[in-house]
Amino acid sequence: MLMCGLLLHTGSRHGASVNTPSKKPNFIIILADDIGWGDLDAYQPAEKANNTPYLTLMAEQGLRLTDFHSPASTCSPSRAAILTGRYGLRNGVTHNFAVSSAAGLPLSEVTLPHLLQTAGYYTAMIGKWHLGHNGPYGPTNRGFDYYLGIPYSNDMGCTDIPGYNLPQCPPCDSSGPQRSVHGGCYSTVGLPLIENSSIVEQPLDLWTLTEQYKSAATRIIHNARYSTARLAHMHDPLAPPLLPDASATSRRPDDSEVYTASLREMDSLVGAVKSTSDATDKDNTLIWFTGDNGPLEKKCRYAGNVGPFVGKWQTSRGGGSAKQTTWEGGHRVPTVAYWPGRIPANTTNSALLSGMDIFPTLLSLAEVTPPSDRRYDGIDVTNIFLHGDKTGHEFLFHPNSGAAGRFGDLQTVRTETHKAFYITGAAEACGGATGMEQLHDPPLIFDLERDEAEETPLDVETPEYQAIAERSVSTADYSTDTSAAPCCDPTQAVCQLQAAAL
Ligand SMILES: [Ca+2]
Repeated sequence: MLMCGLLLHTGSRHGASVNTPSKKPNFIIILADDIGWGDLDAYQPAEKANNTPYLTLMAEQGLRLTDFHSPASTCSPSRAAILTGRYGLRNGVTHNFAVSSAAGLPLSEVTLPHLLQTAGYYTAMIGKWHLGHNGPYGPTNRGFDYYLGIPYSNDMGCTDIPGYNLPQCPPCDSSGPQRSVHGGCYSTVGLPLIENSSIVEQPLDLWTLTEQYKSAATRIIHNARYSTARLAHMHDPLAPPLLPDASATSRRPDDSEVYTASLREMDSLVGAVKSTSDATDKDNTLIWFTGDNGPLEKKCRYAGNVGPFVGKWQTSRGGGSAKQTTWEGGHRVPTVAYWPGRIPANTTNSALLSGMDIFPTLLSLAEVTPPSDRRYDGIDVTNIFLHGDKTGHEFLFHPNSGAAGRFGDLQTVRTETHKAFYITGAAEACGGATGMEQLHDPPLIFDLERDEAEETPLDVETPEYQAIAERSVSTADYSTDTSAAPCCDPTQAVCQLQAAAL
């Protein structure tokens, strides 16, 4: 299987009886890990793959968003931005946390579940956390009433029956070295399953994880009156369900079937969550399915499908153009919103949107006001969902998430259909090529409407390029322009030095 994920389910703790109508909506956010645009049949109908029938049904009964972007191109920064509504440069999470990380999402950040919890919601999360696993950084200390899942990615610990991976990792071995010699596999640190703040299984059984998630998710949705949820993912090592076979009761899938079998299992989990929700409080529940970043290309046959967003400019020079990068394959994610009676069925919207929009939208629908002492980067999309408004972000920045340049730097900017790159390269493709790191001054600008594969940048001399550059290219030098310098905490030594230098 592979269906990990993140399920957040929020319900009221001040509860009137089940029969009392509630004005507060339930929210179920389903976040698929490393999902590709092309993995959902609803986004690639011509392929007739039929791997995700439940998500197709949800799209037919709801809204399909075609220009929706994860806030970063890798796990921790994307999840931090979703939970805070802020870019990583503001919330402090610009790269993934490690098994050895002592801290996590800074405690000064206010999270979406915390605000909903304070407003009377019951909040739960099921799946991968990856925002810090020690002490105060765990999910039950960051706003969730209940948690079941893994503290970081599936491949950051060994399991007794390893799933499918490249390179293939060995089973746990307590006598071996801390890391095995090949490929960064963990051999002695068993992947834990955590319930609330306790380890309940270590190493966990990857092959039964989906069923454990499904059981917890359906139980919570049944029991909670107001629900908000988050869940679900595809991430190596993959552990697809065993296939029925006439000659054997437990045939493992062929290598070519592993990813699609895992995808179908994820879809079935989404279907179970949806049908449980439909049977519980259908007309009062928003289900929002999206992804935390695109596929990890170097996993080859175990990675997802980016659809038409192949980043040809980069791939033709050798190098990856999906997860970790700011090419479309890294951050444009399939996204479906479903709310019977509120969101018009079988609709599509091409507004430019981000995972950071989840934060202000859910708070708006719950009539909760976030703290006013900080800036937010998401927008409230209620009118887009309920009334078909087309107004998305005027500008959207894509941070570096492990490719060329510094982690977290906003190295690509999008406005309307145009997208400007200032640096490219240094992400691994299937086969090992990474592509040379290249700075671009003037930037590469692509028109995604004409060139969704990002193959041919606009000619710098054309009026079209000049008009876009004038609108979207900043000439501020943030290292010397004091008016453009970011705020600095005067109690920190580095800021005192900066003040002295000025
Ligand atoms: Ca991910």
